[in-house]
Amino acid sequence: MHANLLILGGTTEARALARAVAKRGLRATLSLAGRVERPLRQPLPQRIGGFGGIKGLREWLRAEGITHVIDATHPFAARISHNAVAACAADSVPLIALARPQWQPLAGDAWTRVPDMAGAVAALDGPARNVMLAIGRQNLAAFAAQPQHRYLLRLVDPPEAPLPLPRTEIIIDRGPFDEAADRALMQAQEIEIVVSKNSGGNGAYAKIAAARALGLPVVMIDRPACPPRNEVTRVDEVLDWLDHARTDLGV
Ligand code: 3Y8
Ligand code: NAP
Repeated sequence: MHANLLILGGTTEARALARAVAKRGLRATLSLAGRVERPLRQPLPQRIGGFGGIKGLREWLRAEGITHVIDATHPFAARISHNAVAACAADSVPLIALARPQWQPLAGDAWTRVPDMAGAVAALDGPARNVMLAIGRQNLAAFAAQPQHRYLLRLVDPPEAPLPLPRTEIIIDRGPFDEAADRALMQAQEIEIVVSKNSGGNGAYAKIAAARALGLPVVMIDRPACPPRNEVTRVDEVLDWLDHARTDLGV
């Protein structure tokens, strides 16, 4: 039986894996949720949109004859990762997760680590400040509990509906971002504090390095919990797993 892979993507690492898989001529599909209007082209055939929960994902895996699933989604994409573990376990489809390591504070970092979005909101108690809220769009509503601040928001697409925050400055941009550019942006906007997910990888790290250079505090949101699964941090580890798993398939 020939390998037929599903890569759950949406990250820089997923794109790098897709390039490596395409180069090896492996049959594979890269899947995106369809969160943004114009997702970047991927180096593999792609599908866009939800599967319809665990049930829908199981049906899709069966209908497509998927032999291996690689979950290379973002560490904060907790639901799809949960669904992938459940769907693959139910039908014994080999699964591996490509999850980049958490960022660790370096000398000069002034992080306040919080466990979740609610913790980040609570960390913003106090008088009005210029806050760089660079967590995307999906979790903005929670910060309406701290309307006193002026928020600098960085969104991939222009917001369709009015935002739940009274005082905002909106930047429409997509990563990966650059430290010097983020530093200039934070200085121009007189940012006093940065709120960030602990996303790992390089694409979102620019603002963290820029905050350190500017001596600014960072509210760092820890990742949501994930069910136990086979997990690696590098693309070449996934390729080794695939080579090994394929010999099991006798391909
Ligand atoms: C749709 C697909 C690639 C992938 C590139 C990475 C890096 C650049 C940095 C800041 C932080 C943030 C956000 C971010 C980065 C990479 C990666 C990454 C953070 C695209 C993309 C999709 C998305 C979805 C989008 C979320 C949002 C999060 C913006 C493509 C560009 C904040 C995460 O408007 C929305 O609904 C946006 C939603 C999920 C988080 C949120 O909750 O709002 N990513 N981002 C994917 C899909 O449809 O399945 O067009 O490339 C991908 C990338 N964004 O191929 O090179 O690998 O993480 N993405 C965070 O880390 O906090 C920006 O502004 O400093
Ligand atoms: P999520 O909360 O874990 O998933 C919510 C639902 O969206 C899932 O149950 C699934 O719908 C659908 N979905 C999510 N990722 C999918 C994928 N790759 N392919 C097909 N369906 C998917 O996910 P999220 O946090 O909204 O992230 C969505 C996408 O953006 C993912 O591809 C992720 O890698 C990317 N991304 C997210 C972040 C972030 O900060 N969250 C950052 C960068 C990139 P069904 O239940 O209907 O199958």
